[in-house]
Amino acid sequence: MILPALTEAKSPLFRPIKYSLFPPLGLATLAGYLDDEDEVEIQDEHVEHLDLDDEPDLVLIQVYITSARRAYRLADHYRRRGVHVCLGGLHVTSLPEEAARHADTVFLGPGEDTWPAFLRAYRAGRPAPVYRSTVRTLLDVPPTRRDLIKRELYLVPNSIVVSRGCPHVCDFCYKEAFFEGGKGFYTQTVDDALHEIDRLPGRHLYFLDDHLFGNARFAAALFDGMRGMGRLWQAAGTVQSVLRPGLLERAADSGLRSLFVGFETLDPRSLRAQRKFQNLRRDYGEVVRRLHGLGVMVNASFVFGMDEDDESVFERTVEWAIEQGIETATFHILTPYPGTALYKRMEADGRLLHRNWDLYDTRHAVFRPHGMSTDSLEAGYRRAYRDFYRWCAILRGASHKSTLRDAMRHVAYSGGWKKFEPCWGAVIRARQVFRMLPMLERLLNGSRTCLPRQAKRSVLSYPHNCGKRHSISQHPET
Ligand code: B12
Ligand code: SF4
Repeated sequence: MILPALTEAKSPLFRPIKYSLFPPLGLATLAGYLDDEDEVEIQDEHVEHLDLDDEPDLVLIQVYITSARRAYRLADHYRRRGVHVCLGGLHVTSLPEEAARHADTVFLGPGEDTWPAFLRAYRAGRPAPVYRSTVRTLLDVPPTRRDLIKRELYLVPNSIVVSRGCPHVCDFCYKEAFFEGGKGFYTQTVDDALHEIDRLPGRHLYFLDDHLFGNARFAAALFDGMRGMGRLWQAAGTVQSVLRPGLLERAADSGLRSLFVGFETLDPRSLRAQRKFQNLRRDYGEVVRRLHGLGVMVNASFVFGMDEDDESVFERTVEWAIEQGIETATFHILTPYPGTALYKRMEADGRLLHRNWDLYDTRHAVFRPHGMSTDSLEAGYRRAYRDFYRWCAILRGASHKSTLRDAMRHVAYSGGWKKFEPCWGAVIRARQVFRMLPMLERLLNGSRTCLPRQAKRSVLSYPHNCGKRHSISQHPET
């Protein structure tokens, strides 16, 4: 099972830390469907050299848009050796005909229904060329094969997803295209999610769910169940969910310490045009204040290049983010992924500049913008990163914190990600990245205690910091 990397992630000179953050969770999920006697290995090109001289019966490759070219080269290599090649993932779902030229079997959509169906057919000698997912459920999925993950190669080995998709329909998002033909948002049962969390060693978790708060009832029960587990966690949620009374407090109580929030734009016209209705008429400042009030750091996501943007958008957005005391920001150039409503619109209007998928990486302008040139868009995007992560901007952002400790946490966290990239590179090359996790945990925790304020009754028993296992109902109140 292979997760190919885009070129940048393999550079021997400069390796952004983001490529050593998360293990290939999708592949480890699919490996759970194999039989005990099947031999399997997961290779993640972001963190290791691929062994291409092996002779497997079956090769499975996960294809993202930016790694599609590499994925196809690998697929061709194995097919020349007579190996049955399966391609799946987001890009294959968007463009199955393109992928099919390099595969024996392609898979559209999530793999929980199609992959086991393929395995049965393959073992019977009758694999089909195309499998399209229609049954969407996370009930009775086998445990993720975390034993196949080389934990020491990642800063955040404990990534986890307990839901799939999202209840919203933003035009630029991959979600509607990927989940076409079935449910677009569904969750595990709360008990299954808690069991999966329980299996993860250590304290830190990163939920990769598109919108962990998307089903308020599920999220509330999950957070209540996690209270008392002594976890520190990070996740993604919407502006709307942060403002919903009660839910965020429960999340913070159960260990939430940093949230990725899709603000995307400060312009309501753009929100409407992109059908990001859930952000309309929301007080963005209040979102940040609520998070900070609960000790939760903010990773704010912004998109540049929408039709309403002109060249002033970069400075306005960066200035707003700094003034709010936002700790980290992720900027993107609007990117029309094939299959999305945005792509169809751009294609119909003849605005796509090319179909070189390598450059569909949210760092390049791949379409003709309205309010500026493509060069200005790319330059403004780079300037936004530079301006937001200047030391003086970091210190100004930190000065909005109410306590010295929070200000110091801001400086250390924000500076740690962006100001020390060369150090991260050295740590990654020395294969010591996992040693940095305790530092990340300390930063995330800041001035807050990671122990629960109140014990909850539960039938499950959870690992405590000290390594012993305690039932939650026996947990001391702190
Ligand atoms: C974690 C993550 C990353 C991590 C690591 C990825 C990893 N280790 O898998 C990092 C930080 C490296 C990353 C980087 C980037 N990412 Co990213 N990332 C994600 C994120 C948040 C979660 C992925 C995940 O683990 N999902 C959970 C698992 C369980 O699901 P899954 O991986 O999709 O696998 C399932 C199915 O896809 C399917 N499946 C997958 N492969 C196969 C193969 C076969 C044969 C079969 C049968 C089934 C199958 O079965 C699995 C089980 O259902 C997604 C958002 C999302 N929700 O997917 C974005 C996302 C995948 N990233 C995206 C992008 C654009 C990028 C970047 C270009 C961003 C950038 N500007 O740098 C880079 C480059 C990625 C690359 N290497 O080419 C886009 C992809 C768009 C696209 N059409 O491909 C997404 C969807 C975000 C978004 N909303 O736009 N990313
Ligand atoms: S809220 Fe986020 S995950 Fe959901 S559809 Fe919009 S962009 Fe995609």
